[in-house]
Amino acid sequence: MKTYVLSALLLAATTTLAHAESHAMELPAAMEVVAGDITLSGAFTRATLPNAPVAGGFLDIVNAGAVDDRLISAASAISNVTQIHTMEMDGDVMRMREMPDGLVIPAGETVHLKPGGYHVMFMDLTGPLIEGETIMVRLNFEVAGEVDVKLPVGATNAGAMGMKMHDAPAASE
Ligand SMILES: [Cu+2]
Repeated sequence: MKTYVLSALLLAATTTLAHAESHAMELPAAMEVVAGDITLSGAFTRATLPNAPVAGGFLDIVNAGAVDDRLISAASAISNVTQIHTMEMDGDVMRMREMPDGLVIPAGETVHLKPGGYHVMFMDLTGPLIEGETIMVRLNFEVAGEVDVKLPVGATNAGAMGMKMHDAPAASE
C-alpha cells in the first residue's frame, strides 16, 4: 500500500503501475471458470492499435487434478486463426512459436499465460479489440474439454511486466 501511494505520486501513468502492484487489475473482475480439475482465472487481452493483425490472450490455468491436462487449441470470433504460442530464444532474439502439440498443464500445477511467455495468439483479427470490452474465447482441453472464458480487454500495455516496472519506475514517466 505504501509503495502504491508513493508510486502513484511519482507516476502519472498510474494505470500501468496498478498492474505492477496487483494482480487485481482495474479491468472488470476476470471471472474464475471451473471445468473439472481445471480452473481459469485472471484472463485478459489487450486493446489493439488500428489495423493490428494480431492480439494475445493471457490467463492462469490451474490443474488441481491427478493427471496432466493439455490445452490443445483455442478459438474465438475475434480471430480467423487462433493458436497456442510459446516464446523462445532464436539466437539473440526472442520469438514466438506455435505449439502444435498444445500446452501441457501438469497435474497439481499452475501454468501462467502472460505477456512475454505462453499466450493464446489471435491472428487475422476480424476487428479491433477495444479497451473496456470483453471477448469470448473457447479453450479446448484434452481432459477438461471445451471451456469458454471471457477476456476483458485492457489497455494496450495491460499486464506489462511487473518486475520491470518495479526495477525502473521512473522510466515510464
Ligand atoms: Cu504469439
